[in-house]
Amino acid sequence: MKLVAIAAAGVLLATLTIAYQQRPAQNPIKPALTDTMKANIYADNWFMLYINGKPVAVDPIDFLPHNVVSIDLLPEYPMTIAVLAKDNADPKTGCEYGDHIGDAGFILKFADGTTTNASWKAKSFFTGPLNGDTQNPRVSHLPLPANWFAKDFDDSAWKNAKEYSEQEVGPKKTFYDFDFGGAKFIWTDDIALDNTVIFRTKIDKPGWRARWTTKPDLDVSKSPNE
Ligand SMILES: [Ca+2]
Ligand SMILES: [Ca+2]
Repeated sequence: MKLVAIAAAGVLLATLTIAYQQRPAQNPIKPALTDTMKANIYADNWFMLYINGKPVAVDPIDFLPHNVVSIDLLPEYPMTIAVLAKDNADPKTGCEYGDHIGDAGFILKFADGTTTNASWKAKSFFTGPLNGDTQNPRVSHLPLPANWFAKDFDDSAWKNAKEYSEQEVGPKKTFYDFDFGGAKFIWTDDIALDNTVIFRTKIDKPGWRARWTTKPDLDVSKSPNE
């Protein structure tokens, strides 16, 4: 009888030990919706936004220039922002609606104060019609560099973006329904002929620490290929 009791106590102790060893070191803290911030983005005509190497937003309307995309982001710093932006331009002629040269523009503001301005890097990968010649339109294309959206992509040789006024870009009413205060419209040096542009910047917040302790188990950085 005594032996049975000792054996039972042993099993109980082993069970408790395993349970103790399997519990997490500390209760994980998950991010909450209150940790997110609003991000307002506007592109003439289309954009794709990456943050810290992950795709986070795509303009749902490809050629309508005046829609605003407003989303919630979970900020993590340092924050590398990379944007692929496209003007509405025929890849073969650089024109829109036949022989019209359309102009472009991009602007964003995050609730943490991040805004577009001339400190961002910008590089064009599709220009045309060269010299503005719509009668005999020729274009220039460069392949997008691999991993242009990655945190460690080297954009140090790229030029800075150029700022444009609201009058030059001409946003419509919807734009004014959202907070873009302090943000500047940007593009390359040629807002009419450069049609596909990548913008990049990095936001540092020294001393910032996440309130949450969990990390994603999934990896969306290779989407849509994986
Ligand atoms: Ca254009
Ligand atoms: Ca346009």
